[in-house]
Amino acid sequence: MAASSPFRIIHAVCSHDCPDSCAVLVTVNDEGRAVKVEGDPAHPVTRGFLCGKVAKYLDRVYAPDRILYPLRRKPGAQKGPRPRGSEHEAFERVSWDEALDAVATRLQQISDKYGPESILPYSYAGNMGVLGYGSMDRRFFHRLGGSQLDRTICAEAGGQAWKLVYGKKLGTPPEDFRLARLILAWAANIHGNNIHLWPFIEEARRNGARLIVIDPYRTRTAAAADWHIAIRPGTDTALALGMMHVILNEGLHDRAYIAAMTHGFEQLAERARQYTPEHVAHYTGMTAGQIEQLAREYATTQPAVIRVNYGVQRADYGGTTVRAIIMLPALTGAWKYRGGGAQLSTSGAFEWDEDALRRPGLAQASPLKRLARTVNMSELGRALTELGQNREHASNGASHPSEQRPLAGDPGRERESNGAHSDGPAVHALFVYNSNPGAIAPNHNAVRRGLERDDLFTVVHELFFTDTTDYADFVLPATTFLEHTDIQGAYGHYFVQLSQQAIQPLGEARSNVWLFSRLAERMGFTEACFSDTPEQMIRQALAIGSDGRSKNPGMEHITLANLESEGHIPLALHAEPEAQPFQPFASGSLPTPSGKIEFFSETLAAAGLDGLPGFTPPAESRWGEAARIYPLELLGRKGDNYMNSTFANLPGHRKMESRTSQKLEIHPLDAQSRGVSEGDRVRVFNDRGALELAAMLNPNLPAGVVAARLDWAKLHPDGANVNALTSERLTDIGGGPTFYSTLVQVAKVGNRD
Ligand SMILES: Nc1nc2c(c(=O)[nH]1)N[C@H]1C(S)=C(S)[C@@H](COP(=O)(O)OP(=O)(O)OC[C@H]3O[C@@H](n4cnc5c(=O)[nH]c(N)nc54)[C@H](O)[C@@H]3O)O[C@H]1N2
Ligand SMILES: Nc1nc2c(c(=O)[nH]1)N[C@H]1C(S)=C(S)[C@@H](COP(=O)(O)OP(=O)(O)OC[C@H]3O[C@@H](n4cnc5c(=O)[nH]c(N)nc54)[C@H](O)[C@@H]3O)O[C@H]1N2
Ligand code: SF4
Ligand SMILES: [Mo]
Repeated sequence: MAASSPFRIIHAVCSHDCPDSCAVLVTVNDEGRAVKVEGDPAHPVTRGFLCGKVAKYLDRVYAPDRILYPLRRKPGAQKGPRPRGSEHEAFERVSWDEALDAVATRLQQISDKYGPESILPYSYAGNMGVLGYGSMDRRFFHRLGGSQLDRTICAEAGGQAWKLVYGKKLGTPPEDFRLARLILAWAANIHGNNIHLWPFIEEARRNGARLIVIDPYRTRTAAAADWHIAIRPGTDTALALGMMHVILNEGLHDRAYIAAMTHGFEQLAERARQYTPEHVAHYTGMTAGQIEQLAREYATTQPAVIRVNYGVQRADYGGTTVRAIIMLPALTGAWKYRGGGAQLSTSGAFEWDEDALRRPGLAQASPLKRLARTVNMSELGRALTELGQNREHASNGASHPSEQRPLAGDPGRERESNGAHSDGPAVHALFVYNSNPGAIAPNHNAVRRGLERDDLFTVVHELFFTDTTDYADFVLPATTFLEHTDIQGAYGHYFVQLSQQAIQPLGEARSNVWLFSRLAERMGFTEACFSDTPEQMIRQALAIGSDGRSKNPGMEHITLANLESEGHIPLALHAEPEAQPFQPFASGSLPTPSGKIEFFSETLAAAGLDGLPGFTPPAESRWGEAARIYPLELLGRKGDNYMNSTFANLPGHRKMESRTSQKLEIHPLDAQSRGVSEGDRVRVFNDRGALELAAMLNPNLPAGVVAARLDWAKLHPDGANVNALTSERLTDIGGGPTFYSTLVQVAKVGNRD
């Protein structure tokens, strides 16, 4: 653009919770207003385009209903859902000074009275920036002695499963998918959730590759596939073991690779022998012939790559399922071929200096003089309604299979948790940011009962009046990624990026870093790190040395100056950068206990769990007890045009999502047996809650499976969303939520249940 142009173009990064972490070019006019957002054509994965959600991002930034000033609940105003547009009536505007003073005073009182662990932060990846996700906030809560939050809501079951098998979350680079000859999208809605992988898949297909999608739901990805396998939910472990059975039976495994790179082959082979195609067919709904065909095609085509995403691990035995699936490329040696292997996440490659960022040592200066207890965010309902009532009850509420406790003490780099059970005082203060638990947390009715408590002090840092702000005592205005500076990695590619501030914050909106820095000052925390600027914190995250270079592994070539000039820089994933393509797990030793890929896990065995993958049907599935009363398996799915609950308030996004919004997708046979026709109002219910939706007949679903989309509860006429039906039961590994192991019954409204 010419120097005289009134427009500036700024390099920012989309900070939403998406594997693609797109490079975004923001055009700003001479009045400081952003007038355009577009994908950076220079970024090798963004490749010049944005998804439909963020292409309309200015609708969000400049939305008329954005919260622009700090707000305090009016005396006497009840906590609870307010109709859209009338939320303001419950609040009064206050200055930041008043808000910060009042919040600090109240937190201090609560800490003095009940102990600091009665204060619970609640945040997730509404902001994926390195600073925005977890930096000043963590310093603040460590110093305060607030409970630690085990951030399990999304990826912990699969993430820990991956680490158990491979030691580190690395995977096939997205750019190399173009070289694959066979692509398995296994519980991966690439079109909806990971669109920047799609062009590489299209390129591979132009060169003759086949795409096979394994997903009970016919997503756009599945509809575009060469073969869509509409597997029954929660049965993938059986399928993976059945494939192993065929591969081993027919001698299609790679003996040399197995000998060099893996641990526990004999035990796994023994286990797989039990999983005959006929046995597996019974559970998955596939035919034995299809299982054989899939196994043969997978083992005899190279390079073969599996894009396994997180959908499959949001089930009772989701950790085991991920382990079983990701063992397949180790059995066939697919990692040896460039473009082969598997990808769950690439996040393990980004080794930020998290101690410098988050300062866990500050906990020694808290009243506790130690790290605080950990509360699992996937059990928020229980944390708010049961903790502190009765020690037994609090940690024992679930029956099955969370009894087989998530592995204790695998902190990894992405967790600060010590894996301990929650115990100790009741929660008296909840501090929410980067998350909308009133919509996204499982067992919505329990969460709501907790949030309604009069004796709970709730602060929410947000951009909009959400399902959570309706329960807040204070609502504080937050910024979008256009309005603050950050750096970012990704979980679907290998580039470090700088996100520059493009515009001034709107109104009195302030970033997460600013908020916790100011609040620390009000609390009287005098440690110098509380006044660090974002730029200083970026240097700390990068561990910039005296020579101006990062000291983090893989980032040694990165300086702030080259990040500023280039926007994105690839990690150096090899000792000799650019000498060779990055092929994780092709050779060498791994950071697992055995130094190898672990088919058998001594770690799991030592924890009293099965060291090998084995199939158990989910408690809430057609084989479970409860199926006699609630026979339908519910997929409470993400919207293609929302980001979890984000964007659902914007009219343009709602319109794009309207085809499936507030619908219950149901197989025609299941509809017929209930006297339900297209468009009928139906009641979807179980012991935990109920929801009214409009029936939408979908012959592509497996019979016995229904589907509905995640939305804001307050945008439903009955004030609930799909999470009114989901449970707080946890996954076998990692303590994650089990959204996709949910049984319901459906009845036509007007008919008796
Ligand atoms: N448009 C859009 N993009 C998003 C998000 C969003 O909400 N909307 N969310 C973001 C987030 S937070 C994440 S974690 C990622 C997640 O990305 P994904 O992991 O792809 O997320 P899901 O849509 O939960 O699950 C993927 C697929 O798994 C299928 N599935 C469910 N149960 C089973 C099962 O038992 N077996 C098999 N084989 N498949 C199953 C679902 O039908 C779904 O189509 O996407 C991110 N991107
Ligand atoms: N039924 C069902 N439930 C699910 C899922 C599902 O598939 N089905 N998916 C689950 C998964 S995978 C995930 S990851 C979770 C996601 O759950 P959340 O992490 O809660 O994600 P969002 O719904 O996107 O809400 C993020 C909120 O953060 C706010 N925000 C954005 N940027 C900032 C910022 O810089 N500062 C502050 N203070 N706030 C900000 C946004 O406005 C938004 O309201 O939901 C889970 N819940
Ligand atoms: S949500 Fe994902 S695909 Fe869309 S712009 Fe952001 S990173 Fe890119
Ligand atoms: Mo997620």
